[in-house]
Amino acid sequence: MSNSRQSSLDPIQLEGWRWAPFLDQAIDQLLPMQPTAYPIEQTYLHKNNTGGSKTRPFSATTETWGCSTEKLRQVRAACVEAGSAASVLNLVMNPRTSYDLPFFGADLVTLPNGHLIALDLQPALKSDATHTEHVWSRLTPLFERWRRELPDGGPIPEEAQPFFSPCFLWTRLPLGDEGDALIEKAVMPAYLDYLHLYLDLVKEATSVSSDREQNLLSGQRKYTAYRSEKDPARGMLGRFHGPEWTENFIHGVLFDLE
Ligand code: DBV
Repeated sequence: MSNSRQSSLDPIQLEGWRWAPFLDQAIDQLLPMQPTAYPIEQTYLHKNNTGGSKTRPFSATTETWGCSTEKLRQVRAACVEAGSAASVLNLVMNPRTSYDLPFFGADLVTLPNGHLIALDLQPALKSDATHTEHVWSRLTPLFERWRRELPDGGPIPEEAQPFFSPCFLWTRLPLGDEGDALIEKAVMPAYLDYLHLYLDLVKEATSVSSDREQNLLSGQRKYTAYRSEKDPARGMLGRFHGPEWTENFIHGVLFDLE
């Protein structure tokens, strides 16, 4: 299939991709910040592979949308569409280390056995009050509002704790009408609340000292190393596009700070 995406800012073109309205919202909100293209090689802007067996064939496409702004080093959306096998939007906003800002993280995943939804404003320096308090005090009411509407997703690994806020919204939903209704009535508005708060924080942020910047950079490096080592999508992407492409995508594009 031919594809015309030449720049990371070109629209995502994935037929049947259920997470399109979520990415569209983020792009709309970023437009006033005058986003510029983020350099991404062609093979990561658009990649399609077909495979599987005669009775269970698949066609999987991964596209990456990305930008930079004055205060955000890298915003990137990994978008996967593989029919009934998978539909994914993984969106991370990485602030420049000259601002005391958390990461925005959203993982919206549809697999044959259900949806996995993760939303958070994730700290680079979790035990640093200057970094966290102003975020958590404003995020907590949003978290309390939406956690009541969504089932708890269950435990997450102990080793992941340093990289999550106390307002990590994490749920698993069934496929079908019940899940669709919750995505519309709770997941979308929760996502918009987290997104709006994040972009307000970005607008308000003022630059920090160069000492502070070094602390933030070292925290961001740990976060990025953790996310790239433990990326839960590694298996799926490897099956779709091969292990070599996948490793280069994870380390060179998705989590490229190292
Ligand atoms: N997750 C990513 C990237 C993805 C992606 C870059 C390109 O970080 C997708 C795609 N996440 C993805 C897939 C799965 C998960 C699961 C395909 C399912 C894996 C599988 O079951 O085969 C949140 N995502 C998960 C899980 C968690 C997260 C806790 C469950 C892991 C497990 O059960 O082993 N991802 C994690 C997180 C953020 C995030 C905290 C930030 C908000 O993006």
